[in-house]
Amino acid sequence: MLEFNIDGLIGPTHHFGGLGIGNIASESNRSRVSHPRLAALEGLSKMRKLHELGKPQFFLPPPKRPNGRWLKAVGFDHSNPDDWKRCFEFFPTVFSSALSSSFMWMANAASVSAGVDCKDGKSRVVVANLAASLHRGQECEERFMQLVDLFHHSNSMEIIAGIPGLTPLRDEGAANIMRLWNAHNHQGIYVFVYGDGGRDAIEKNGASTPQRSATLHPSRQTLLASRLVSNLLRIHDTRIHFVQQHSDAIDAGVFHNDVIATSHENFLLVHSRAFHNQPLELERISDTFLRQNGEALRILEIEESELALEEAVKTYLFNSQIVTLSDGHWMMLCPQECQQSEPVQKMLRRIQKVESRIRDIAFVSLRESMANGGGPACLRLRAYATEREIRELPARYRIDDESLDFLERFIASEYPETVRLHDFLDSDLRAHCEWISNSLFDYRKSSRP
Ligand code: SUG
Repeated sequence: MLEFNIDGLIGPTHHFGGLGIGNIASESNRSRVSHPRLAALEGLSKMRKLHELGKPQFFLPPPKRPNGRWLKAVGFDHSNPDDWKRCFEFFPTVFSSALSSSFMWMANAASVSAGVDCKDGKSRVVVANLAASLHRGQECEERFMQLVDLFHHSNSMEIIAGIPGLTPLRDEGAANIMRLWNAHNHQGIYVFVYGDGGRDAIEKNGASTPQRSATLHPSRQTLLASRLVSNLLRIHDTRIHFVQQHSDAIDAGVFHNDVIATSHENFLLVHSRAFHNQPLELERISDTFLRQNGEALRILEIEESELALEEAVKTYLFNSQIVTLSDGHWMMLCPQECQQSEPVQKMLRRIQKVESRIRDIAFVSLRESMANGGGPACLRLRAYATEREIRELPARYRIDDESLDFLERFIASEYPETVRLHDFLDSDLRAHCEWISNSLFDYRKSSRP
């Protein structure tokens, strides 16, 4: 079984709306000039890197923005310029949401299981409802349709529409799940991380110290949602853990778990202030891993004294993407921001010393995505399948020399170079962005099966 990645192509309306809840980068860059062309090329260049490393890499094209259907549902006629003006003046967050390119962060698109860990041997994708944010809820229907199309020939993968988008069921997908697996027998365990435990947390954590329930920012994932998603994924109960985020972490800008912890195969890299009751939780996770997967879990916990939570959030070290190369060694793809931080550089040396499989470290420039709170790992959804199953996925979604060549040229010639939110009051710009989405959709449809 192989791991493969699906990234979201960044859209032409990428801008800084300041809409990310508890997301410090997004909040602090609100209204800054954005660079959609650079953003899309940066994202594509990460996909090129993975392709050149020999990793199977897929992409999903940008859903249509502006989203006229969504705008209509909230009371504005997308074909009427006066409605756009009124919306911008009185409901700027609605205006921004209808144009949002936040679908780029595929780690939030869905939760994924691997058949080997499941009750009926079938792999599943449960699309996330993203119900916590005004601008992100619209993604779930769009991504569902695209994922169904990507896997429509597959007998081994089932796509599930997800749980209802209600406040008690807020779900943000794989960014809050770590699958830890044994590279030899491929079996894995799943750590589901939630912020808001509701009543379920009181039951589960009854015996342990309660943590303060109020956080500065509303948390994005509920325990109930994680439990229902794990049930839909049909993972064996013995392979599941639910862990609560530390309230200090949420307050410091850890709006998803992948901002403060990451994992690859049997290696878990985690900041010491990631989870509530962390020592106990790590012990439980290690026990389960050993029992279920037949080998020891390797944990590297980074202390606050080595790397402050704030610095971890600023640099997104934990959002690095770790991949296994063809010779069995690993590469860690870190955001470029890590290169400029001395404590992070020191940590990277330590990480390589402890985990010698990480032979290579590469820095990728994702300036535009990072300024909205999304690093390398946020841009991809991990999935698992056999080599043959991956080969049989539709070629039109595959990153290869041909698609890279087309996409790079198309983006360079058609995407706007810079935009500010109010620029979208111009109907010509809106029409052009819509044309770009349609063209990318048609390219897929007409070019290859
Ligand atoms: O949901 N930012 C995204 C970033 C998501 C990062 N994903 C992971 N950590 N996996 C979010 O907060 C900002 C959009 C804006 O402000 O225009 C935004 O949605």
